[in-house]
Amino acid sequence: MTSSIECKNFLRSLQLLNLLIKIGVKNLILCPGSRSAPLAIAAGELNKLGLVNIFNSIDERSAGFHSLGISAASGNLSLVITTSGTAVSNLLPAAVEADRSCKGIIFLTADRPLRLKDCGANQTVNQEDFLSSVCRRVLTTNLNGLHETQENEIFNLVRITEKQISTFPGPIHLNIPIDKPLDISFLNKKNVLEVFEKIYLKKKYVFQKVEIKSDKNKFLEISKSLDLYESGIILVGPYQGSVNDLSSFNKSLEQLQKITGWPVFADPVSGVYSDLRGLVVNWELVLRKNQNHIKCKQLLRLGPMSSSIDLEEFLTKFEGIQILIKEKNYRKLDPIKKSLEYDFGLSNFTSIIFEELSINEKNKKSLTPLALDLIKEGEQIKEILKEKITNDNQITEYKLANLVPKLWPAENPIMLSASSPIRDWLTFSENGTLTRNCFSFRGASGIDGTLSLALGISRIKNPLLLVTGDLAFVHDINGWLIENSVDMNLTILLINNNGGNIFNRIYKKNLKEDELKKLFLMPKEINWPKLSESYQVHFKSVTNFKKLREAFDWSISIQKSVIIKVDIDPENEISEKNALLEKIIGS
Ligand SMILES: Cc1ncc(C[n+]2csc(CCOP(=O)(O)OP(=O)(O)O)c2C)c(N)n1
Repeated sequence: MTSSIECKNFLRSLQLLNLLIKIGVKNLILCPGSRSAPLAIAAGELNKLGLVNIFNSIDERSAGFHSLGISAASGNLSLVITTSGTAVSNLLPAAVEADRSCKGIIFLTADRPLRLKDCGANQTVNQEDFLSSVCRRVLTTNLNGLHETQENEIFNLVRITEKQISTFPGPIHLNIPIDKPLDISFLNKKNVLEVFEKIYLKKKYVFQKVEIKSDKNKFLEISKSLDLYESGIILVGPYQGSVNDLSSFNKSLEQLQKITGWPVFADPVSGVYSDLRGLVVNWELVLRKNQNHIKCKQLLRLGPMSSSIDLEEFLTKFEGIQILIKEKNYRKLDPIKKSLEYDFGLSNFTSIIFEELSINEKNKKSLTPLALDLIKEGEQIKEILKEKITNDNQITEYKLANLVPKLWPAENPIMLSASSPIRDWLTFSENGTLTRNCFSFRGASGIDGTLSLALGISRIKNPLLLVTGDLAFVHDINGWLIENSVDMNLTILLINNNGGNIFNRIYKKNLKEDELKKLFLMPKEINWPKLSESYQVHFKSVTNFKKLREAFDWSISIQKSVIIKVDIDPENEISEKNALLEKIIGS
């Protein structure tokens, strides 16, 4: 009864999705198409059974980023289903970011069967190659069609996927050739569902737990150069692990700080908890001011390097030992090329320290003299910033970086887009992001998925504040085409500086204004209220910080997507900021 191609396509789709749900998929983004029909119909049935959430997106590029946002915020695998052809190529930008930021995401793409490949058949391309340069795995079901794929082959694909995700998370591409008929009659669907529910739904599948073996020899080699009784600094870059491991990461960091007394420089998206002892506020400015006077023997670097020229300079000139610890990321992560890299994560590193170096984890060491000096320097800069940046000031970008973390409730999450926001926040946010989850997609630093990513995060963690430049926002305006995105509890702080202001900072000196605009800034004449209206999104424009605070209260209260626009005068921004920095560095 279930042996026809029609029924087999549907049954195998149910089995595949069911197994993916069993390994952790909770949310699925469905893109439109016919070749993927059996997968879509199966997803619909599993959704009715309450096993998975489905959101649709007509734009595959947005779907990829949306799914990535969900993965990052939930720590769970997420899934995108697309049809064949260019639909698959639109997944590449999100796959690139998922690869670099080590987030688990599965792309299920429907394809034509082998007999229709390479012969000019409609919408038939070499899509199995499209994502191969960035996906951890590219797998396929039977090339003749899903109906010819056996149950154990499906289990095997999912087992490989699970193993990959638990060892080195990232994007996985499952390409699924499907033969016609793609639709299924009501009666056949009912029959197949009965079989599926009776035999497969409750079936126990055992996925072997993968144990990641750390390399003790590597640890011993690295730890030879480490002297925990001497002075050092802990630098925490953007966090790349799973949000689900964040508390154990912080616990280990706390233990390390406790037994060393070292100061800590934390990136705005480091995931470090704000109550950690030893945190240095304004550390980038402290570095800028004291670059050549900070002396210690060793640096413990966690994760990738923060995007800071001052930090890069400091690390390049640093003459002592640098140890770099990575979270489930096995590639090289040190552009300075001066560190010893340890692949097995901070929790593992810390527990081996206690085992191997006979250090008593209960011994608390006072803050080192270097830590006390750096903390004091940071506090002095804080005083200057407090004096200069007040709620009465005209809005500028660096002031936003300083005041927004104080105006947006301390426990509410924030996402920072690539370009100026993340850089300004690194310099001026005074660890204000550390009281909450803060996201930024620094893996490939694209501006192409900003809105879709934020919408994905806000499905899981909200009310979310997205801080974005005008180009990054409008680049991904198709995010609004994702199902019920307008109803997400997302506040967008739109920093309108008329184009890519970051280039103003770099190329203004040597180009005429019109050249600068045409070649770099690329300002857009957008009617923002009308744009918001056409997507039925609430909109407000504010001109001072008092109004901004009120606008935040308003947007949190309505619990829907809201755009709050602030206009920035780039000229004023540069001159004010330079004057402030001169005061800080010269003080
Ligand atoms: C997909 C992609 N294309 C181009 C770039 C290069 N880029 C970096 S920043 C930037 C400008 C962003 O402008 P906006 O979002 O308005 O932020 P602002 O620079 O004004 O802070 C561009 C185009 C990129 N990072 N990603």
